[in-house]
Amino acid sequence: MSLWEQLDDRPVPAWFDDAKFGIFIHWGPYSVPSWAPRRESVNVSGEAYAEWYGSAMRQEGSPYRDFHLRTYGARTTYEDFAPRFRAELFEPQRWAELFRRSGARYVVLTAKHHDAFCLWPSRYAWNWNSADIGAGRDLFGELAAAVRGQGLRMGAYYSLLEWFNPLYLSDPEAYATERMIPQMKELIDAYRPSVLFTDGEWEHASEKWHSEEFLHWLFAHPDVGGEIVVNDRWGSETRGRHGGIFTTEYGEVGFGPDGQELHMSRERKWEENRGIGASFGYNRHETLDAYMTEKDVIHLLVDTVSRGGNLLLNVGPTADGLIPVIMEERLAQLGDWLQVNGEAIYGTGCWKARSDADEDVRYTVRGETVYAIFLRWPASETTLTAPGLSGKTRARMLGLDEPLTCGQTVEGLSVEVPVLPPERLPCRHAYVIRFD
Ligand code: FUL
Repeated sequence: MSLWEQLDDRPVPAWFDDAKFGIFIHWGPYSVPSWAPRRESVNVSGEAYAEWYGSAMRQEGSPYRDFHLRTYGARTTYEDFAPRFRAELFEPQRWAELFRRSGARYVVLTAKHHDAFCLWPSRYAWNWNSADIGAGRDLFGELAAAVRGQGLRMGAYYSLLEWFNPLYLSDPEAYATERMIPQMKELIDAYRPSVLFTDGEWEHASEKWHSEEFLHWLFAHPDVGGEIVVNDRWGSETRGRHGGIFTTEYGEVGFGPDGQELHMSRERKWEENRGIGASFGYNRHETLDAYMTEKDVIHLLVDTVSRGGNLLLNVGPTADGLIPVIMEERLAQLGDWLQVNGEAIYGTGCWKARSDADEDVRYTVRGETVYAIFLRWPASETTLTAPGLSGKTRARMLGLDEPLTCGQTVEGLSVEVPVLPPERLPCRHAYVIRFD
């Protein structure tokens, strides 16, 4: 067995599959200009990423560069944004309370993005971290403590590549062994994250990164080895896809070695990650059109979980440390929905039937219980045709007290759903019938 095969065989820690929903946070000096070209559609990846500002502003002809020259002038460098990344209104406790309220079970913060700026006082990033410059605070550590205080798990995003590091650019292998791996070890030992979401190995061959050795160290770590979840962005020869869970980004799927779409794979756990708008880092240039609605986020969570995935939904805080109100509202709305319907989400499995004939139903399962999640209020006489539902005799809608009448007909399982005025509906946008 090759080293990669051994690593790929490690089972995903069970807590992760049960959790289903996490919050991703992209926050750094790029949150100061907080700008990317505007994208009207919510379903695009790349190009509209505000966290790419530091690299894109250097590219001749890029819209980021035009914006930068026009707004800050040629003498302002990306490094000049770091002292202005002050987080003066950052209250980790409030963020953590919001995340708990949203129903998320884990949080992943950019400990370091491609610009190499660290949100913790890394000894490998002197004067290029949030404790030495700007905020003067250990932002990662403060949030980790608050998030754990709310009973959620804390994870770290860590960029392997560094856009501007001369050592990385001239000798990537020396960079990996002398700086990157020691720095990742420093991060793990100091904060014991439950998730390590890495990114960027695509730029060089695997052996240059020494990633197999690092992952062996990590999985054997006495404090985190048992529960840490890593993603699949390791192993450049397959453009990632080695390591742990598969990640899709803005719904863009990767393909496994067998050509199977990864997000459809039942073999391996996967996680969709995307912003509520079209960017991960805060983009103040975005308008309402770029943001998912309440219905969009609820349906995205339901659809993802019904297909065996987790949703890592991103928020981009502002440089002063606030979560934009529209993002806060979406998280609160998801939380309200999960308050009523969480049992159809957390700790469930993916059922054999993906959607019912009318396409507006998704399924999850727990033991003998099947949850049919309707993406709109079901008709008063609803017949479900998914195989395997027959024989289920008790039906109840989550959030309603009265059981529903249901029975087997030649067409399938028929359920009587009451007609209710809007104020008596149990929740909004998706409704769960539980069959026992
Ligand atoms: C990508 C990065 O390049 C984006 O900036 C973002 O961090 C996303 C989650 O991963 O590949």
